[in-house]
Amino acid sequence: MLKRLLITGAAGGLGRIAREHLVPMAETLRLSDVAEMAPAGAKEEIVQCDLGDRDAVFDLVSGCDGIVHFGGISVEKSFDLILNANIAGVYNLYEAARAAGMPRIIFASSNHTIGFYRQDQRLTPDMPMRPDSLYGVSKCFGEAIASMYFDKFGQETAIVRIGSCFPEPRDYRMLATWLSAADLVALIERAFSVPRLGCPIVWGVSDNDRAWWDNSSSRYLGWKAQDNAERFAAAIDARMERPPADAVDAVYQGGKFIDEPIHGSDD
Ligand code: NAI
Ligand code: 15L
Repeated sequence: MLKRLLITGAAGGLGRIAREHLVPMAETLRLSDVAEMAPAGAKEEIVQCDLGDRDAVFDLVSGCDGIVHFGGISVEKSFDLILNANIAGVYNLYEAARAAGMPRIIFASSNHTIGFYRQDQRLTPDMPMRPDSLYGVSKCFGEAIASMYFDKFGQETAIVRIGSCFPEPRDYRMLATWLSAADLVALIERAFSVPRLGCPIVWGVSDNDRAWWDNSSSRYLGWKAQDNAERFAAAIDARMERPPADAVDAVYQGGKFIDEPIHGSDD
């Protein structure tokens, strides 16, 4: 059991899942976000701060022996917003972790690091990145920071390239990319329990019939996804038209992020 587990992005979709389900993993959960969060309950601490504020991040990480890093911009936005939260923010977090005795980190990376691969390609984690957006590029940066801090200092990170983690798949593409909350929580638990983690890239995806990603290199974690998006396929068929075969969300793994423009500075 951890003494104090830090969850960044605690006001967001995945942060709220972690807040609810990771309670048994630690004596105390330290919950952080730039946005407001629900007041602290038993065994909880609330710290509101911007990941771009280096001093605040050092204070935030101090005293923590595990970190689940969900905080940051989670879709395509302007470079300035991404720079602060996902680039400066990740650097600040790793420097703060180094100063705090290198607590194990779960880093929420994304399938948008590889979004320009086609859906008929099967990927392993060692294949070159092909980001589809500035957001995807920022996650490539985060993965590179994790890798460098491991090689240079021994800082362990599970780099989780999350597909689409929502209560249900929202479209045809997500029948391949969906990750259930239960599978995500089980993966986090394994990443903190395995005696030696290293710095693996793990595909954050459920055991979907239509999945594109090969997770065999991370079997040593002892994590086996249990859910399968296929049970939602009939509902998706009933709810929407299948996209045309040449639509970006039928061709590319990153789906609609492929067509995202470069956003202006206040967007
Ligand atoms: P979200 O957007 O709901 O939550 C992210 C949280 O980070 C928000 O509460 C936001 O206020 C906070 N944040 C943004 N900028 C910040 C800053 N400068 N300082 C401190 N906090 C800041 O996103 P979600 O869906 O919960 O995703 C969590 C993480 O997982 C993100 O890093 C996202 O990129 C990644 N991810 C999520 C996927 C999904 O399907 N939900 C798929 C792939 C990656
Ligand atoms: C992500 O990286 C995003 O954070 C999430 O909002 C979804 O867009 C997801 O990827 C996806 O590709 O479905």
